[in-house]
Amino acid sequence: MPKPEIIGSVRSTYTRVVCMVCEEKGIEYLLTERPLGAPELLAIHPFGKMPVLRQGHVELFESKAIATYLDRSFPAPYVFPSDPLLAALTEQWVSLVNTVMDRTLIRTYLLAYVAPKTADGRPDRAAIEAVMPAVREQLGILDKAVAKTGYLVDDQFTFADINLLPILHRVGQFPEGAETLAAATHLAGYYGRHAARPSFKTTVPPPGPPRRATPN
Ligand SMILES: N[C@@H](CCC(=O)N[C@@H](CS)C(=O)NCC(=O)O)C(=O)O
Repeated sequence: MPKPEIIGSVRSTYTRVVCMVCEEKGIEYLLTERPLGAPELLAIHPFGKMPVLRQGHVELFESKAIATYLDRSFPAPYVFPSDPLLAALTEQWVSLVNTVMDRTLIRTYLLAYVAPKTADGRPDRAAIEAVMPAVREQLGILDKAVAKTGYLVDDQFTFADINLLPILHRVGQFPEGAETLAAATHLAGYYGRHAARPSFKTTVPPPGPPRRATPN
């Protein structure tokens, strides 16, 4: 079987998640770093988003679909539980994080710093102030969720955790996010513990957002 090729950028939280799955499972993979809008992304993802995967004749888009494929194609350790309830709980957290929290924490809070739409290119203070109540509320929800076991699902490290950790890393890079994360003591402990995992450490991105391909 050829090595899976992940096309995207490790600066992208969704790309990093897929790389972390490979690292957790000991899968040999190739990360092809490409900017947003790259033709290799558009060739596979209908909206040109990252990551995409290519392996022989297999082409896939959407991080969770790619992660599921990798998890089932390669041997243990498995990051998606097979138990029906634990599988559903994993799905539940991935869905909530990707449909609600990613929008708040990454698309709004992070981008107000790293890709602001301000005239002078400085962080968008108005957007940051406006999103902070939602940042606090959502980190509070996660704090409660990990309080009991130190994991999102039961007492296992699953794709639900992998999917969240790159987001927490980004949130902690800016002052209000770092402060809110530190105040959520269960979540801060959870993040500190799992950030020590080799899969997290070997995928730490260089500073800055994914680059955008320059139009011809
Ligand atoms: N639902 C997609 C989201 C992928 C996504 O939004 N990726 C971002 C980078 S983290 C992206 O490609 N953004 C570029 C754009 O939206 O144009 C997935 O899970 O793969």
